[in-house]
Amino acid sequence: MSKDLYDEVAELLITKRSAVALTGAGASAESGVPTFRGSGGLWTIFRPEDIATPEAFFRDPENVWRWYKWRLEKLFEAKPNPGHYALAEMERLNILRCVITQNVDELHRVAGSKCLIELHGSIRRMRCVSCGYTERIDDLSRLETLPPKCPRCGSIMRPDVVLFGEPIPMIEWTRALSETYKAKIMLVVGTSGSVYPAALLPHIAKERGSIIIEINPEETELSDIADIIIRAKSGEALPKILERIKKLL
Ligand code: BV8
Ligand code: ZN
Repeated sequence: MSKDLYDEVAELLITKRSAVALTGAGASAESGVPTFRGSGGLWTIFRPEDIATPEAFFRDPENVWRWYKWRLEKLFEAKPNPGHYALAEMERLNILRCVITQNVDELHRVAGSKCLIELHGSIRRMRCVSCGYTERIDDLSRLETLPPKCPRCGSIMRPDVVLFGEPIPMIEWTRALSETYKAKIMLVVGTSGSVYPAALLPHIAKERGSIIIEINPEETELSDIADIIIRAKSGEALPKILERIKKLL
């Protein structure tokens, strides 16, 4: 039987046993979490410069919180999809070292990924703008009044995410670079490659001679550096790759 792309990727992943995944909003699309760009994306309704920036937040925290509350309402119904679970299983099989995600929905964590670098934080957490008190948002009762107040010092709370114009926290960025340096393969899953510095990671991997495998139904800003392109949904492609890996192990 002739080998297809999925066999080729499965063989590479087993031979190298040193892959890292960089995921974006597309990895959560099949969980019902809207992407940012592309058809039906969030930014078609909102412009990031208007909403996800510190200036927008401090100008009108209630308005920005209304957007995050709307996203959290959708997120509370969301479950990891087969793509999230396939990545967690590849880690358990020692095929994948780590997941570096731009997503703030924690679905990789729920799916069981242990080595997980959340570059842009999590909308399931909020922190005080003054004293740094941090709290998990496990239900929406704390968001009855917006913006929520810090129980410790009374200041306002903000989503614990990296807004546009804010730096990626040093610890996460250093960990992401270290995993990128160590990897021999980078799976680039469900990202348009349009947000920096996250979009630099595949370029760094490429320069170090890693194999870049893009899994995305559409062309992206990273397609031209990809060595292998699987034009498919991650929720379909990743379980297929996992199935081929298990046949070869
Ligand atoms: C920084 C958290 C500097 C918040 C996010 C002007 C002013 C200020 C900064 C800039 C500027 N111009 C450029 C910049 C830099 C800026 C940037 O990159 N802007 C872009 C828009 C050009 N970056 C920053 O601001 C970063 N910080 O530069 O700080 C600095 C440095 C030192 C000291 C001080 C300051 C911070 C960037 C982080 C922003 N925060 N999220 C929140 O979520 O509310 S980014 C946001 O975009 C999400 O995290 C999202 O993940 C991320 C990236 O988007 P993608 O994940 O790629 O998602 P997208 O929708 O674009 O694409 C989805 C893809 O999935 C598509 O390709 C689609 O085809 C595919 N897909 C769809 N369905 C599926 C699928 N794939 C597979 N399967 C499917 N089923
Ligand atoms: Zn406080």
